[in-house]
Amino acid sequence: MVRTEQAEGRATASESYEAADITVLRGLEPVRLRPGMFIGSTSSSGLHHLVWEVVDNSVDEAMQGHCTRIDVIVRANGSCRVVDNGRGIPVDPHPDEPTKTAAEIVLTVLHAGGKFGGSSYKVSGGLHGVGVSVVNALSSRLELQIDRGGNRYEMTFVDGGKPTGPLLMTGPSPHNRTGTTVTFWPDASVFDEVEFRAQTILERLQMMAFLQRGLEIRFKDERAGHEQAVTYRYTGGIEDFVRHLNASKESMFRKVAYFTQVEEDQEIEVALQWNTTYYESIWSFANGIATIEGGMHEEGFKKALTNVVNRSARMRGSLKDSDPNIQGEDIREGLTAIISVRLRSPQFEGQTKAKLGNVTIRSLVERATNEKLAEWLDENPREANQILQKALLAQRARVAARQARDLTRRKSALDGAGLPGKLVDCASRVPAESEIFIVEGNSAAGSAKNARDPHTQAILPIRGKILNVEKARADRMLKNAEIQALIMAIGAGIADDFDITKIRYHKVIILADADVDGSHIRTLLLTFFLRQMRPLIEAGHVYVAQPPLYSTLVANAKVYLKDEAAREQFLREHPNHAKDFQRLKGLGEMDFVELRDTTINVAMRSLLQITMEEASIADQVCSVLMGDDVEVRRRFIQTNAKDVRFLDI
Ligand code: 0RA
Repeated sequence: MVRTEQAEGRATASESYEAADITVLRGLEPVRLRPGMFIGSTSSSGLHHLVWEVVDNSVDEAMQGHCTRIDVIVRANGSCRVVDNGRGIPVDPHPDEPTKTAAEIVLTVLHAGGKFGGSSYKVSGGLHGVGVSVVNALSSRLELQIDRGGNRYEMTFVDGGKPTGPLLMTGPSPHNRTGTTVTFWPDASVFDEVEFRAQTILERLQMMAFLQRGLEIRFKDERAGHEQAVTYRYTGGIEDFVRHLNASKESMFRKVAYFTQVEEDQEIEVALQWNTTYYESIWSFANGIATIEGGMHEEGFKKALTNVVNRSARMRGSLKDSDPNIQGEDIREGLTAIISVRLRSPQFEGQTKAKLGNVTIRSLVERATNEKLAEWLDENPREANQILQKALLAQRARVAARQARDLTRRKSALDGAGLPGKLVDCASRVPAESEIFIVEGNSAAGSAKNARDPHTQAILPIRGKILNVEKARADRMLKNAEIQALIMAIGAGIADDFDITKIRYHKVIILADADVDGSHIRTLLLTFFLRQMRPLIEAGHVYVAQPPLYSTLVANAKVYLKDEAAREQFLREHPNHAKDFQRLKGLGEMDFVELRDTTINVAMRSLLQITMEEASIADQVCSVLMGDDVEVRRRFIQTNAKDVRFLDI
């Protein structure tokens, strides 16, 4: 029979030893009665909690340095097996319950925390810190196998944790191994479904492998039609995690900043790196559990990061005394960071119990970051400078974006329709049939005006050269009169204020030369749309006009050929044609009839619709071509010189 007792009720001075060592013991009935209280739910998520619970116990052994490998096997017979090479659950009689072995107690009694067997047991916590006995309670069958002290022990439970017999020594341990093997069959009368999802398990195992540096976690699916085997092992731990997260992006530099600090029974580990995107991605964990709502560890980190980067900026002179501090959000633009903490009694708060509440961890993370990240920046001045420049750019872009937003708002409030003077608008007020051509250069704009259909086609001339020589980045772009005209003409605002329902044209068409200047302008405009009017691209409203590259005469009539491929095709179709082709230098050289018939007239032109992917490439090209890193720029030009989409030197 299982004793039920309250630890605090027995904590007199003479009994304090027992009080400290004894756990609140309860039978498994409450788990059968209210499974949701212990594993969240009886849905697929609850089912997988059983796996997490068993694996967590093995990971705890690894955390304490006793286990180097864990196998998770989803078997064809509906069970899940977790094998570790830890110390093995103790098999001696339990001091509080001399008729039972410690192993049986671990499997049949609810453990509400505290110590066990004299040594500290379980540092993990939270929702799945409930103990392997919960798994037993919710399984129709559970087989336990322990290798310890040279012997193998076995015990089986059925129907929610009922032993079929005592723990038996069944022979010697093969190769004198130690470890624990738990095989369980989730109870179909408890769970809505008992089918394990390999992908769900894999994702979590990979995360655990990242968080426990060096631990080998193997997964095997033995179910017919699902067979697969995957091994995770990361000698770089959370540094590898950061690299993994940044792998699909463009990291700003190769190095990953990493630091760790241990203080009493608290341990923190942080790894970070920046990429060229514009969003932050901070992942935090407490005892290996994802704290998706953040908490004290994240707070401490963010505060110190802002502090460290600002201090560094002032020390290096990137910020002058009179300059305001760079804001945290600007520093975190493009940041990928992992914060992993381990502590004795984690307090999980928040809506989904996924927010770390322990106040002491905040100051620990803050102190460690202040000290050790500052050291890292000192030791890596090149990277420090890149981080600073990116943060300053983000700051300028944010300030400029606000100014531009205010300006465009004010302007449209002042002059009625709010349309820029340079815009030659179309007559139609129906966006679905209206188009706007953004045309580089005055002479081309002049031809375009004459070539257009005034009912549905608007022309906005821009002076590209200005953009070009300014090496415009987002912030400068927004101060640019041409860009302001563009924002007003499209009429839907920018950035967070962009409202796609207000766009005045459903086709926004960039019309620029096929030469290097035109290519820069196209790239800049696409970058601008990507950063400031992203939904416009996503909805497929952005196009690039394709003026022909070549012309030739066929029976005294001019034929235009879009590109090199079109020219080759033409030659195949007209084998006897003299090979004299005129290479069209620029839009300015075409008269309006030529421009109309090749590029503007809806019936004859060919437009290139811009996808998000193309815009993102343009964005990267922009960063490289317009960026300050001469070496990167040189390498890029060498690599892409053959690609006429990018360059035509
Ligand atoms: C209680 C005490 C000790 C280890 C464990 C339990 C233990 C539990 C599980 C569950 C899965 N794998 C496990 N490995 C170990 C401490 C043992 C000692 O002091 O030697």
